[in-house]
Amino acid sequence: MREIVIGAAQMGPIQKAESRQAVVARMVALLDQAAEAGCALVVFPELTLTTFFPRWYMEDEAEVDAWFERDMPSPATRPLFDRAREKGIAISLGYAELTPDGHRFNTQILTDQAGNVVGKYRKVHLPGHSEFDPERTHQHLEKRYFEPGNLGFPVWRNMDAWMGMLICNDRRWPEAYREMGLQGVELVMLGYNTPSSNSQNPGENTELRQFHSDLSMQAGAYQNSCWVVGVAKAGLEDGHPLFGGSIIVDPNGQVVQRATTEDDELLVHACDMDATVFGKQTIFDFKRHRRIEHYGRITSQTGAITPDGEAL
Ligand code: CDT
Repeated sequence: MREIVIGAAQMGPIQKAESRQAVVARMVALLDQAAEAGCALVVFPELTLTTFFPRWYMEDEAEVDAWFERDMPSPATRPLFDRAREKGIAISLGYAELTPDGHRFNTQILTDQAGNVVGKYRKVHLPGHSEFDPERTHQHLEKRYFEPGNLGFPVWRNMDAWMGMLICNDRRWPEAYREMGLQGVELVMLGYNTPSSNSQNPGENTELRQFHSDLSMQAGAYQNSCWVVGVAKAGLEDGHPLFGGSIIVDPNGQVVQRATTEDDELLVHACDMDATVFGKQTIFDFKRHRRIEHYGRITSQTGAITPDGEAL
């Protein structure tokens, strides 16, 4: 048995005016709770340190840069890294990354239990749009503020398991899980900020949106026989609702823990990495069953094209 007690540290809303120091204090409180519960690894959401700023349209580059971190750990997050090291807890957290040569990414990192950064992932599937869209009920400007990730979908050996990360919208794309599944991934950690309503379809209710979120993560877990830990930033941020519903999903695709609030809330589960083995050796034994000669379109084409040549 390779058991890792994992904490999914859902965060409640973070208002625009809230400082990183105040947010980090909340994260440290969740980490302390996780230590009490025996967690060895704690996962925090996408863009954990601030409000979900891509809902705001900005033109001033300096104003944009103020939402980004130049280093990780940064001065503001140092107390979190110090506490994690002291407690022997590995952490994964999302933040907006500004590189020394001026590139901006939506990033998630992973540490080991000694506090060393062992992995970095940059979000590949950026949703939304790049210009102000008056037709929408709210803006989602990730395509304005971030470049698509340039690191692929790596998997790292950490705590005697193969671990990978996704970020929010990535969870809806089966290719993302499969890239990691093909590297033997046993645990996928992901954070999300998902608005409770669809800015282009007022008829879509929150229950349906939560269902799509769960469905994507449960399918990713089952089809790659891995654990998925999906952690929300939730609640009313400056008048904009984000749904919660953080979940831990087992390699059968079943939800074993679910958040019940839209606040700071810790889910805890003892995840046995050996529970991934059966699926990987049977129904999802990729080397025996995959038929790559029929999958060419997956990497040669982005949009759908009907057999009579119509691009959809
Ligand atoms: N943060 C993020 O990726 N959110 C998206 C919302 C998409 S709405 C344009 C998500 O897929 O949950």
